[in-house]
Amino acid sequence: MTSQLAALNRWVDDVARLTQPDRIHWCDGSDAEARELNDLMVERGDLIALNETTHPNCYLHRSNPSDVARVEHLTLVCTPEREDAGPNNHWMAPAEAHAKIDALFAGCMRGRTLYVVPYCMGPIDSPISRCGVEITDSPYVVANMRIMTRMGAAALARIEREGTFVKGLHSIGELDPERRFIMHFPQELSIKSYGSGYGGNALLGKKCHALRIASHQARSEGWLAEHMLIVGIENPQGETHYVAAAFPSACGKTNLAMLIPPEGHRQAGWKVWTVGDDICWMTPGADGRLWAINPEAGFFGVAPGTSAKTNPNALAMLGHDTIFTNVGVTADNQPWWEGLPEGTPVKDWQGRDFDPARGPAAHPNSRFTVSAKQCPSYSPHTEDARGVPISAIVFGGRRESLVPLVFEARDWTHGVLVGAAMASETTAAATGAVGVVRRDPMAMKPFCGYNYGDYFAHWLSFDRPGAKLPKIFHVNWFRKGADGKFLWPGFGDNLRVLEWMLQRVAGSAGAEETPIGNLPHAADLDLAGLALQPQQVDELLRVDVEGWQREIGEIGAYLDSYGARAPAALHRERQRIADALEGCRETA
Ligand code: SAT
Ligand code: MN
Repeated sequence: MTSQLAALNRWVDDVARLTQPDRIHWCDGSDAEARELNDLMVERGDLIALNETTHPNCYLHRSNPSDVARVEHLTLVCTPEREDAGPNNHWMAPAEAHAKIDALFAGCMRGRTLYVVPYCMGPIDSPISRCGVEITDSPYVVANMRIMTRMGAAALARIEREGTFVKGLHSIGELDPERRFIMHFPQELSIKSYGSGYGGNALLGKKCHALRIASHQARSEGWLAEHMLIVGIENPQGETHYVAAAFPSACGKTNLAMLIPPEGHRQAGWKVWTVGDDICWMTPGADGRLWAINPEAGFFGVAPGTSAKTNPNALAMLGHDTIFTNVGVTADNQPWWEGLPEGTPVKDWQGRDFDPARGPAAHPNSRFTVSAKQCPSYSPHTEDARGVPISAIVFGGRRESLVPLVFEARDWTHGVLVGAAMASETTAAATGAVGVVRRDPMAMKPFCGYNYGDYFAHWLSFDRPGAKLPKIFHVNWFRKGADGKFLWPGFGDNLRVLEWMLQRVAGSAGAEETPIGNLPHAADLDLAGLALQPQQVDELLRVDVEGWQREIGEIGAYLDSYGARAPAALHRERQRIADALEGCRETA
């Protein structure tokens, strides 16, 4: 036995001694194994089979109602020094954290099966990919990990070859919010999660490994682990350019990753190729460009709002072999959520008779888990070992006011500031108030595994001789007019904005230079076929100088909250914008 497998076996033995399972099952990822697990879960009531005719091989899982979203206040980064986790993370000293959570794990798997889940984040043969092993007592987690990662024998073989893997220990415990922690030990490449069965808390390959632990590794190894979708845009000449875009959870990453071009664009030959919808690992190639892989193999997407109108590709892939979590069901046992134009829910997400007075049928953070290969726009380059080259990076938030539809950063440093200054209204993806504006740099606030000040410096470090970095943009699809309605149609029409970006990358589109960045003139955007009034377009592309002066002041205070760790280059860049805004006001 190799030393790696010996180390893995020792760890499994140690965990079994602590947690006292009745049985241990090593997952091989086979179809037979998946069928057996499904049967077991159906028997136990963990899964409910959905309509076999309309939704073959689809299942519904109902979470404990107190366990339906990420819990940021119980999510800890346990570095030896508190400062290394930074003010952006909840922190506990490693020894104390281990003691606290191991006390919860003690004996917690009695009467249960311990599953050993080897997985690979990224194409199985890619040098950018990284492996991990999750130990869990939840067959629902195993079933989800099988869809979301390359799970099983091939991953185990790579671990045996390779040397390192991330250790993730998970138990649903008692699903008691008072006995719940999601802890990260970046120095030990390990994760311990107790008391939740929900996606981001329990599928440890996803946010815990591919973002929090990976961002930490990426910093020391010179790459980037980001909360970004990856989409390929093919123009009528047949050239495909790849865009990586960061938006906070539940702000439309899945929709953008799978968008259907507007009718006119479709006829002209535009196509969209989906590489990923949530996580992007980027590394500089020998050619100086950033090359990206999607470490995941599936989508864990928000169901409500997904329809043939908003995201036909997503709807098409959800017709078979999908796990639905916390959606409603119709009388004929089809999954149902708010935003679907057809069907009537009879049961809500908790399995109660649906009563609109008690709220929506589907939980606002209800989800589907589905293999990426089921997406009609699945990119044939998703499995490329070297990844895909990134031409543009897009940051975006959900902002009702102030922030224009799109602007381009002047250069990399400005772009990093734009990312660092991102803010967005909160959503149902995490517990807590919804709709409150908070700073969420690069959409990584809940996921950056180390001090944001150091993270900003790491981003800046990519600007070095020979680098051919992507252009950076900021978008806001969520601007509202005085009437409270969205100004921009969004969804497929967002391609019009991506088209301008790619023309900027090619040097073929115009822009107006403003203190906050370069904005398209109305004429630079292809708005043909849209029922937009000229005033709406003006409003979408307007720079409100006084509003931005306030914003840039707040950004200064925000950078100050990282003290000496906030890079001086970002302070200088911010000052430059503040001065330019002041100049604008004086000349106005
Ligand atoms: O629940 S997850 O963390 O997996 C999804 C998300 O919030 O982005
Ligand atoms: Mn996400």
